[in-house]
Amino acid sequence: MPRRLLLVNGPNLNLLGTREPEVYGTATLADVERLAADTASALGFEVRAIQSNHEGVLIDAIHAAREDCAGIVINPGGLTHTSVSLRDALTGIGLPFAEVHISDVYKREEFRRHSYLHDVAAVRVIGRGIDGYADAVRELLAQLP
Ligand code: CA2
Repeated sequence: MPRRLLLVNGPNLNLLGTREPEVYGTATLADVERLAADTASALGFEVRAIQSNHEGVLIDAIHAAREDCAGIVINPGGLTHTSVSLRDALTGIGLPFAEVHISDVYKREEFRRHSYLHDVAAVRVIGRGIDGYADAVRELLAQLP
């Protein structure tokens, strides 16, 4: 089994730390990627990180992970609530994955309550800020054989 995780951040998460600090905090995407890499490294894994605002780019990266990753940590951004295709990509490759949301989607608008990934994610971490990425890495790695 490859000792590598794919970290995926979806649309608009490149804006982390620049706007809406009351919802998403002040950490940047670079901070998130460093936190995930440091957490995985302490457990003997490395992280390949991708962020894209384009659904197809995310799907291609998920497909590629099948070749050299043991699992995926993903914050799909708004695609959480809309994308059957992202769900199909994740279930199609068969790797275990953790779904992360920085904010508590259950305490926001009604439309954020539905996730197309909720029943297929091995781990769900919601509303723990960016520390949720570290928790997701640890909880996902704990489930690997
Ligand atoms: O809480 C989360 O992590 C979300 O996945 C973030 C998505 C949102 O659509 C989901 O409902 C919950 C949005 C990401 C946008 O990130 C921004 C960060 C800073 C400034 C503006 C947007």
